[in-house]
Amino acid sequence: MTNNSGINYSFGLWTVGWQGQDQFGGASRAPLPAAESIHKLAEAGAWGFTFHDDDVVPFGSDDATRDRLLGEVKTAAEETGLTIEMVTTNLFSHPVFKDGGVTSNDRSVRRFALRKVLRNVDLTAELGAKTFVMWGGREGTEYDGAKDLHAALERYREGVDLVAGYIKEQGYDIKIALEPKPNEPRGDIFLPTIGHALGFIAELEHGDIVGLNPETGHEQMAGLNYTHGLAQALWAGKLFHIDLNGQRSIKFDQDLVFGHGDLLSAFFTVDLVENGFPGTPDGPRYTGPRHFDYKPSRTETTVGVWDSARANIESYEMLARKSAAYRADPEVQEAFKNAGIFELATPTLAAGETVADLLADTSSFEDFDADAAAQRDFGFVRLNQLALRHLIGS
Ligand code: 3MF
Ligand code: MG
Ligand code: MG
Repeated sequence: MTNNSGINYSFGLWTVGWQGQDQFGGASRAPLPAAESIHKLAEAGAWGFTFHDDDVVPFGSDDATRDRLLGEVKTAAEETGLTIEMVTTNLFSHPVFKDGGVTSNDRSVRRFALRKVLRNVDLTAELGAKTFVMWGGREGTEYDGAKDLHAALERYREGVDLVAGYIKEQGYDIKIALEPKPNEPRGDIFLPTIGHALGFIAELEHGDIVGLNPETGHEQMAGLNYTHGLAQALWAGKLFHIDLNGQRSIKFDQDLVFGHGDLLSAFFTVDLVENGFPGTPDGPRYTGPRHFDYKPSRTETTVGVWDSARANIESYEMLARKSAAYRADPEVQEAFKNAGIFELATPTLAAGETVADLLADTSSFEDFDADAAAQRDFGFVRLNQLALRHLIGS
């Protein structure tokens, strides 16, 4: 068991279950029955698991097959004590969704997609999972002229609001988490980044129960900073779930083990998730599971599948310990102070101060010595080197 910290780790069944098929080659591993994955994940130190409807019940199965397969998953969850914390819908594998689910130009496909999602919401409630992720991998285009983009956003809004409204109507204790991704499988996917998704949520009627499930690699594929994205989602009260993995720069979605991509970025992700904002101790914190959405590389056999599952937890645990030591280090605290980290948490205007007061304050402008202020040394490089020292040792 790799998990000694009491942190709740979870994995998608599609992660360890991935057989290695890609654009250029077929499967390199045999299928893994869901129940076996659940038992092995428990042995690896997981606390919970998640799945797409189709990960467990193949598309188009009859009701008897569905009941039997879901029964096996429920039994494995009971046997292992693992929590089913999130359920999500596959609106991307079957060719019927080739132009999207809720934003397909074909209205009959959109109606079918919504039925598939609503059925899965009922299952989520039945299983007691509290998060329902919506990753719209096929919601997008290859060609800018392929859709009326206004109508596509309207249909996306209609779809998410319909699902959120249904959750409320049924009285389910479930929140929706939208998962942004810039591209792949579509040339351009709608809601490509955390920021786009936050803007979209603000336009929803039922946006109060809709938040985000940001994935490390998805932000980094677009050259964006994952930790900054998590911070903005937290700041907006919308960080409902996370997909942790590793990505090495702007390329296809690599889904590497967490920590096997940009390591320093992973350090600051864990630092934020585990230790919160350094200058805002009462600030918002992420309280959901540490969920891994990675792929055991195609080169691996079953041995590598479980080595890589454990590696995600081990990476996270190591980074959690390193980041705790970083925060506790008096030299780091001093460097924070010197860098103005705590100063930034102080409002720019004093309590009760008005714009008129600011305009009347000559020390803030007329008498302000900008050249002298420009000489301030924030010591950011030293601070970053302290992080590196904690991360890899001196
Ligand atoms: C694709 C993904 C997805 C989502 C999943 C919902 C297949 O890049 O990240 O995994 O995470 O559909 O959770
Ligand atoms: Mg992904
Ligand atoms: Mg994901």
